This record gives sequence, C-alpha cells and structure tokens, in this order.
Amino acid sequence: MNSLKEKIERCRQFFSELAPQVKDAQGVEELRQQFFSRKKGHLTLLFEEFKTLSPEEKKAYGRELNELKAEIQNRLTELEQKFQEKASERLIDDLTLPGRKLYWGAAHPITLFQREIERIFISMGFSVEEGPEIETDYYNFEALNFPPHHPARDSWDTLYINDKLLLRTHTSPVQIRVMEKKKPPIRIIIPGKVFRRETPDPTHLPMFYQVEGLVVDRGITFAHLKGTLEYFIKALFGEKIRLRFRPSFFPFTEPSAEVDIECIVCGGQDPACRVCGGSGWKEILGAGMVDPQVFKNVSIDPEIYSGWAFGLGIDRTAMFAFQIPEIRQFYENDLRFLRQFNRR
Ligand code: 2U9
Repeated sequence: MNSLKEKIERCRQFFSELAPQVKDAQGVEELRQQFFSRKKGHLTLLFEEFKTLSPEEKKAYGRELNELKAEIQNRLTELEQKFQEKASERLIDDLTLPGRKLYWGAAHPITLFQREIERIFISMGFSVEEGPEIETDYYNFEALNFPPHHPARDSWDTLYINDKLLLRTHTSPVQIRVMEKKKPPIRIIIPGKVFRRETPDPTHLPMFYQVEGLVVDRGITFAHLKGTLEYFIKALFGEKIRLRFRPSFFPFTEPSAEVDIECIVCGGQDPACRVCGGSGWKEILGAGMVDPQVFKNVSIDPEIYSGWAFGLGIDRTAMFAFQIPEIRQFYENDLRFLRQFNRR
C-alpha cells in the first residue's frame, strides 16, 4: 500500500490538474465537493486514514496534510472570487436590467439668488464682469481711496497672503480694472466671492458673496442711482416693498447712502423682531456717487464724467429673502436644507 505521504502528493497533483479546467461557479462547487464531501471527498478520506496512524506517523504527516488542505481551500476561494467578478461584470452589461436612479445636481441657493440679481441688472442693460480673488493692496484699497490707516486695511479685517498680496475684501478692485481698460459709458455688475478675517458665527463667515455695480457716463446723477436701485429692489422683493435712503460714508463714494427696506418678517409690527430688531427696517445695500479721486486714479476726468456705485451682500440678502437665520447653513451641504431651494 502506498504510504500516506505518497497519497498526499497524488492528491495535490490531482487537484492541480482539475483546478484549471473549472469554467464557472458551479464547477468550483463541484470541485469543492470532490475534495471535501463528508463521505467520499479525497481530502476527507486522507484525514480518515490519518486518524488510524500511530502517534509517530501522525507527527510525520500531520503538518503536510494540513498544508495541502489550506492550499486547496485558498485556491477554491480564489476561483470562487474570479467567477463572482465575472458574473457581476455580466450584470453590468445586462441591458434588460432596470436602470439605476440618477440624482440630479441642482444650483445652490446662493447661485440661484445671484442669477436672479444678474437677470434684473442685465434687463437694464448692465453686463456681468469678473476678476481675481487674490489682489494687490493697490487695487483693493489704494485705488479706491482708502487712506493708509483705514481700519479695513488692518490685518484684523483683511486676510493677507504676504506683504503685497491679499484676498479681496470686496469686488471693487474689478471696477478699477475695468475702468483702467475701458472708456465710459460703463454699466457693469460684479458678483463674486470676497474674504474677511472673521470668526464664524450665525451672521459672519470669512468667505461670502457680494455683488457690486458701477455706472459711469457723462451727466450721471444721484437720481440715476436712486431710480435704478429702486427698480432693482422692487424687482427682487416685489412692487409693494417700501424703501428708504439714509446718508452714510464710504471712502470711495461721495455722497454715500445706505438703503433699507421694510422688514418682510414683521412688517414693523413686532418690537422684538429678531430680523429687524423692532425698527421695521432692514439695511440691504450701500451706494454712492463715485469719488472724483477714484476717477483720477484710473485716468477718467471727473470734470467730464460722473458715476454711481453700489454694493450688496448676496448671502445676507438671501438670508433675509428666504428667512434663513444661519449663514453657515449655506455651506454645510446638508441636502435637507439645499433641496428646499431646488426649483427643478
Ligand atoms: C468703485 C467705486 C465705488 C461700491 C460700494 C458699497 C457702497 C457698500 C457693502 C455692502 C454690504 C459691502 O457686502 S457689503 O459688506 N458695500 O456699502 N459698496 S458703494 O462702490 C464702489 C466700488 C468701486 C471703483
């Protein structure tokens, strides 16, 4: 009779001849049965024989037999995986299967609001301009008539990249760049990201969106500013909304104004209103006649040309329009929040 050692070797040989002939998952299962079935499996029989050996012989063959078992099991697992992958490839190719549901992306609420603002100004003959988010001190401050010691230049407000470069704190540098290149008449709006050194809280973030506008031509007056902004606000908030202009100050405009609209949350009826603080008014934008010094900085003659400009925070205004108490909700990517604005 052959020794167990020879039988182990023949069993190994036999398996290595059969394994490459397997064609599918069913073949793998048949092969497994051939070697491991409880009564007649080749390996099962070898283990039965092993039990009858003397302790010395057991010592000699135990390890070899276990190694063979592990080899065969590993190879069977490999074959199983191979045929499983093939089967799933076939599933992907199967054109008769029902399709997978596609989730459509949708514009972000800030984008929707920005597009609405753009649409209104485009309807009045404005065009939309863009410019760099990384700026020089000259374009962000100096050209806009910010005195050297103006608090906005302080590193508490401005995110500096190095001595020369900073993240723009408003989109105004784009107006300077446009005026350097283009002669009046100019009618533009500039939406975009702006950056301030802020600690995040319910109404502040270090990055937010702004839209600014600029009109330059011969004979432009404060009446044009007032009429255009009134038309814009009524197009955005409805014909019936009341608004008021208050005097204000900005380094780049003179005279300057801030524009309030009536509180759409309480209509001025709630002395404890969280949105307007009980005043009944909500500040929505700043504006003014472009300071003659700003025109001189871009070689436009202020004796011939005049102009007006405005600035509005898109996030802040969208919060007011949609009655969102937390600016951070815009940037948390919570689909339950974002889907409320999906107008598809
Ligand atoms: C040039 C000349 C004038 C842009 C203006 C404002 C008033 C203003 C703020 C509103 C809320 C910024 O987002 S905010 O914090 N802006 O109040 N901005 S006038 O005036 C310019 C800009 C460029 C060349």
